[in-house]
Amino acid sequence: KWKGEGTTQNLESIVIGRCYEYIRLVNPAVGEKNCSQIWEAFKNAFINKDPCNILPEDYELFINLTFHTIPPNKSLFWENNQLLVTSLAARGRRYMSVGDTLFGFLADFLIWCGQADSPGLDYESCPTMAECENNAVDSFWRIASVTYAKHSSGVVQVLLNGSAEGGAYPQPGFFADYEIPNFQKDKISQVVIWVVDDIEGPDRDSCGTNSVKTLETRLKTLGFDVTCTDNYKSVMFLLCLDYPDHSKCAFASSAPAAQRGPISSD
Ligand code: ENP
Repeated sequence: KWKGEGTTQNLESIVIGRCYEYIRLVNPAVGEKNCSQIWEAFKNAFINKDPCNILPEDYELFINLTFHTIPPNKSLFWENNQLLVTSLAARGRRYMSVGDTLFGFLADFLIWCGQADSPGLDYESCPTMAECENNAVDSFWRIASVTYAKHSSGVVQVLLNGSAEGGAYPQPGFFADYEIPNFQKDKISQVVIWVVDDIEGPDRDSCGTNSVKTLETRLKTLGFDVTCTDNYKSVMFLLCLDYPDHSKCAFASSAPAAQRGPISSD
């Protein structure tokens, strides 16, 4: 009856399995957590309720049970490039995006919803954002975003897609509406923005233009130290894995031949 895809099959097993994987293998530094209690808290946020009337607060117990600190300088905010972020962050080894925190990790890539007057999950369909804002998935990411932004500190990174149709810095968007407003001025020393175009995509947005300019101005007005880099090299290397022969991926040195080192010994 809803327009969105239904609940991911085997949701309970996935969430509980991911929970153990996270606390035992991915990030044991978070310490002991009760994975079955975490699943119960997650489920109780939306089960047996109108799927269009789930609020971020309904996940409060879940957030409290899964909460852990976010290492300084590791936060990575993003819009419109989830797969790139997943490989750049490397499950928290390089950066810790919200999907690399325990609370985000448990839900990443999943869909879920319940139904009023029934204790079951709806595997047939779930409401989309267009059908209702207060659906189980969007309300979840709202509280996850707020929690993540509030606890981010040091130098924070923002990876934006310069080829995105709606602009690199979408408004409305989770970053604009739930993350920036929760940045703690006294904890964040710098905001580093990276605007990276898709290898074969158009160059719609760059540092200092269009929506990125709006973002830079907003952050500076809020008193943050802001830097912005177009096509940041480390991220380009990752993208270029899939396009080794593309002209954008020819990382030739511009140094004179002699500076690149001798070819033969003499
Ligand atoms: P999209 O629309 O590109 O990608 C949505 C996909 O990313 C879904 O599979 C979703 O999992 C997963 N995801 C991981 N973290 C988030 C998230 N944090 N979030 C919404 N979905 C997330 O993402 P958006 O809507 O632009 O959101 C990007 C935001 O994530 C940025 O604000 C960034 O700073 C933040 P699922 O369970 O829905 O299938 C917040 C909202 O980290």
